Amino acid sequence: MTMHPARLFFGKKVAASAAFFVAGVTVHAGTLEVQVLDRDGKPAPDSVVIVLPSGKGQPRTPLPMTAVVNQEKQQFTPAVTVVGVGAKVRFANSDPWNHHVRLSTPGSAVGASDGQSALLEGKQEGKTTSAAVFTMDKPGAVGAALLGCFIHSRMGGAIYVADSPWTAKTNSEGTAVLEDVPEGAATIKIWNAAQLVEKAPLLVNVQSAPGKVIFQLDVAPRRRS
Ligand SMILES: [Cu+2]
Repeated sequence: MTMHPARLFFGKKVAASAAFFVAGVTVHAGTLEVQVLDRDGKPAPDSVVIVLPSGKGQPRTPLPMTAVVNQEKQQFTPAVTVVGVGAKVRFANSDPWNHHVRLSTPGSAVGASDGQSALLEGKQEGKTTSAAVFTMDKPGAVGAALLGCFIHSRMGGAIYVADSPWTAKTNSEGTAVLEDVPEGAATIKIWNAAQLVEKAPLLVNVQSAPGKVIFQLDVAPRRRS
């Protein structure tokens, strides 16, 4: 059986045409639902969907410019956070033992000089939680800053610093919904920490009726327990 890397189908649902106003100009836009599946056809949560429309506009809901990532039970929670360029991300250690926050760009050596890191001391009764704030001032080569801890090599996560305001993380069903996408041609890219070889982007035609796109990865990312 031939495996298709991606299938698209539009117009399965019927909905009223979406039109909204930006600075007095009517902009027609649609809602795009993107589901990311792993190699085996199972939903791939914590994937990042990036939509680059050719038309102009802005989604009603902008990207977050602040976020909090907690270190708890030797995990970064949430595992993946999507923010805008310049966002301030606060890391806090809720475990009773020490952790590091290490930021590195995919492909760079661990502890490379361009990376940032901080030691967050374990939580002690009667003391304030150890925390550090990092400014995500530029999108990485592929938009992601990988998170790690020098002490616990299994701790991993990512901050995705998005260029496009139409960027969202997939939920437990592997689905992300992008709203107010300008009608017309658009490019869809997917980022997943386990997908080391970047997949070819999909080209779609956004219409006012909601569209659904399925994107399949080449890998089956390890699930968090
Ligand atoms: Cu740690």
